[in-house]
Amino acid sequence: SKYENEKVSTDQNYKLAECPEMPPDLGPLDIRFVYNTSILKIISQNPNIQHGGRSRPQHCMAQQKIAIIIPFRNRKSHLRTWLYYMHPFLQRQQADYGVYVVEQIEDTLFNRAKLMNVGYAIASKDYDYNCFIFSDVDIIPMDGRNLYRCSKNPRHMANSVDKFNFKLPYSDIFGGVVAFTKEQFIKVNGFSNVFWGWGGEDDELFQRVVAVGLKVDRPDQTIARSRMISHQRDPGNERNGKSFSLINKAYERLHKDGLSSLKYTVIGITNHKLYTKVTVDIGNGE
Ligand code: UD2
Ligand code: MN
Repeated sequence: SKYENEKVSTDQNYKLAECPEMPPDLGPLDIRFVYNTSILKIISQNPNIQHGGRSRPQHCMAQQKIAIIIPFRNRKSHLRTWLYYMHPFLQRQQADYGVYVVEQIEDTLFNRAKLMNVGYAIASKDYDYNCFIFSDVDIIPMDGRNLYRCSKNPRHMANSVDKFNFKLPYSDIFGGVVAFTKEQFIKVNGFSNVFWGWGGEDDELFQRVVAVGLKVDRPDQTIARSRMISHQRDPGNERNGKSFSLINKAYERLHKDGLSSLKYTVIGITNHKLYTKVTVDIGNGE
C-alpha cells in the first residue's frame, strides 16, 4: 500500500480497538452552501487528509474500508462544495475512506453509470475497499448520523432530498447516493454500461438488486435529509429516450452488461490532495 500510516497497528504491540457502531457527537448540520471557499482553505481545514483524499480514524480501527465514487464532468464548483462539507463529515464518522472523482474526458453524451463502474474498478486496485458509496457530486447530507456505510442490503441514501421535498418521488427511486458492499456490487454485476445521457440508470440498478434477490434498505427519512445544489441539466446530458425499454430488459442484460463487460481507457490518475482524480475515455455509445 502507498499510505504512510498503514503500519499504525503493527508498529506497536497493541491492536487498535474497533471503532464504535455509532461514532460519538453526531447530529444535525447547518448546510448553507458556501460557494466562495477555496481548495487551499479546505486543505488547511482538514490537516489529516492524505494525498488522494484518503483518511482513517487515528484512535480506533474502522470496521469498513469505504471508497466514495463520484461521476464528474465540468462541475468544479460543485466538487469544491462537496469536498468542503464531506471531508469533515466523513472524518467525524470515523470512516476509513478514499474519494475517487471519475471524469469523462470526451464531450460526448455523459454516462454516469459507466463512470461508477470505472471508479469501482480503479479504487479496487488501490486498496482493499469493502464498501463502495456511489454519490452525485451535488448532494450533501444534513445530519452526521446519516452514516455513510454499507449494510446487509444495498442502501439508497438519497431518500430525503430537499429537491423532492424530503420525500420519495416514487417508490423504487435509487439515484443520488447508494452504498454497496463489494459482494453486493459484484452480485448485481455493477451498473449497466449502456445508459448514455440523463435518466434511468439508477432505476435499472434497482431492478438488478431485486433480480439477484436482494432488497434496498433506506435510512430513517429524518436523519437522511440532504440538500442538492440546484442546477440546470448539463449540456451533453440530454434525456435518454431509450431508458424505459432498457429498464424493462434489466433482468435479461444483468449478467452480460456491467462489470463483466466494462471497457475503458484510463487517460490519467492524479493524486490531488483532497481526492484521486481518474480521467477516463469511456467511448461514445456506439
Ligand atoms: C437525478 C439523480 C441522479 C441521476 C440522474 C439521472 C437523485 C437525487 N439524483 O439527478 O443520481 O440518477 O437523476 O441521470 O435522485 N454529472 C457531471 N457532469 C455532467 C452531468 C452529470 O458531473 O455534465 C454528474 C454529477 O455528479 C451529477 C450526476 O452526474 O450530480 C447526476 O447528474 P444530475 O445532477 O444532472 O442529475 P439530477 O440532479 O437530475
Ligand atoms: Mn443533480
